[in-house]
Amino acid sequence: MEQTFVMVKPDGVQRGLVGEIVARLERRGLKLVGAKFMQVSQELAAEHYAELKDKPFYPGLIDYITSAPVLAMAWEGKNAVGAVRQTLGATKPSEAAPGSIRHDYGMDVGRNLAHGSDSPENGAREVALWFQPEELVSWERATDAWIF
Ligand code: RTP
Ligand code: MG
Repeated sequence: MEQTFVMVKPDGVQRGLVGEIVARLERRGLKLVGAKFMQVSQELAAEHYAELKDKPFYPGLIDYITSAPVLAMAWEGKNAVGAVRQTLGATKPSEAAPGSIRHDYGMDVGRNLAHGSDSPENGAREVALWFQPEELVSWERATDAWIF
């Protein structure tokens, strides 16, 4: 089953939106297979955002992600990557669809509440970057047959 890496970013934690973001993913039908609340190091932030290191917003992005704790999570499901990105909404809250997390709680691209991997390949890469294998839990959900 496809896995994706999701992070409630520092603004989501500071604003008390952890439960709301987790609840939306859970209700959508995605399955939580890993989670840890943590302060992100400069090294981990740089590795996670390596593809963006030449962007003008990169220094601010690293400052933001390392500024306060985050909730790092691995979620699993059919087309989990696409499903999470749809539930999060477009990168810029001003362009995110009504009903999406970034639309409903966000105003600014630099404070867009949560991260979701952008491809199945990056989902696998990011889950492996943020979690040790033993931190991931493989479990059966009684409702799977009613979702897929
Ligand atoms: P994410 O990785 O956080 O899920 O977001 P994304 O794929 O939709 O967007 P991406 O291009 O990967 O950008 C990563 C994060 O960088 C910040 N950003 N700021 N100031 C800007 O123009 C700008 N553009 C991107 C956002 O926090 C974005 O989520
Ligand atoms: Mg991205």
